[in-house]
Amino acid sequence: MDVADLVERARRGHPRAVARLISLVEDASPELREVMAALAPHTGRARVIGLTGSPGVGKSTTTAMLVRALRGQGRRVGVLAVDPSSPFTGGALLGDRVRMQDHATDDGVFIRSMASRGHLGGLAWATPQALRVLDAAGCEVILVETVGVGQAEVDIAGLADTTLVLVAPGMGDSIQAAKAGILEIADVFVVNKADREGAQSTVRDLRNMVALATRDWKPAIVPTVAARNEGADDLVQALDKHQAWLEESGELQRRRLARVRDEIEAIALTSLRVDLRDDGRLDTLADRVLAGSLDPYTAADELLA
Ligand SMILES: Nc1nc2c(ncn2[C@@H]2O[C@H](COP(=O)(O)OP(=O)(O)OP(=O)(O)O)[C@@H](O)[C@H]2O)c(=O)[nH]1
Ligand SMILES: [Mg+2]
Repeated sequence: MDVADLVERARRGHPRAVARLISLVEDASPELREVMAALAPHTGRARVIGLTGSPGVGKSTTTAMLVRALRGQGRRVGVLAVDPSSPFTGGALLGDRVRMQDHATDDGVFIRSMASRGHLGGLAWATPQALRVLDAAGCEVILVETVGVGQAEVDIAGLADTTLVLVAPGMGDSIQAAKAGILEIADVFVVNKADREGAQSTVRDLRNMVALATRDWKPAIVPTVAARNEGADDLVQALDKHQAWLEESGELQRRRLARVRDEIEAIALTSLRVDLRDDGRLDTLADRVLAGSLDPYTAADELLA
């Protein structure tokens, strides 16, 4: 494989080259080291927007709505659907493909789903690298959809410049949000399915919660009916407002620095884990700990040394 050529084609926005590079990321290919070195000077421009929320709340529909709006502004867009729970590209994400068919022939949009194929380090390691590929390929905005279960929301907050938390009326989402600490990570609340009964009271509940929050940034609350493309302009405006605040306050730089730290740490830990696992001394040390002639802390020290 000619890595330099592949990277050059990806940079010029060739969809197949971009797809090939993301596959290398998913497969944790040994070629990645060279790929990332070649991409590095061309990264740092993309705006990363994360979307999270309960299953079925409308993340994919909202993503499609945002793609439409951003394409309308002539911006190049990347979409990454990340499913940390599934070892394979699952059914939910295939559904997304159908919904994204509008954009299938638009070469200003890259759409890709990614699942952890069970490799060491999982998606904590792979997602930032996939973002680098899309960034270098000239995507001005990258939308990352994650299934909102447990820890996943927190992960997306670490990856994104702006985190959208979607809730829907009647799902008890606003109460859930308060419990799960989502208030801390949401930069914008999207009350999707606003065509349903109870939308007003969901907005009100969120307003009350946001009023009590002690963060510098008060999350915006935007009602949408993504299925009918309603609320797109308001949502884009809320995103731009947050982006402006990120830049003025210095928070953008802080978030991105934290993100890169996490990325380096994930790569270092993954490679350390591979080394330790492959180290023949691990078996010998395990034997000694099992026999009671060594304690596990000393064994770990010896292994690390
Ligand atoms: N009534 C109504 N239905 C909507 C709206 N937005 C999305 N839906 C429907 O809600 C269902 C789920 O939407 P998705 O966009 O797939 O939701 P998701 O959050 O991506 O779902 P997962 O990826 O499976 O977690 C679909 O049947 C959509 O058509 C809306 O604004 N109003
Ligand atoms: Mg979805």
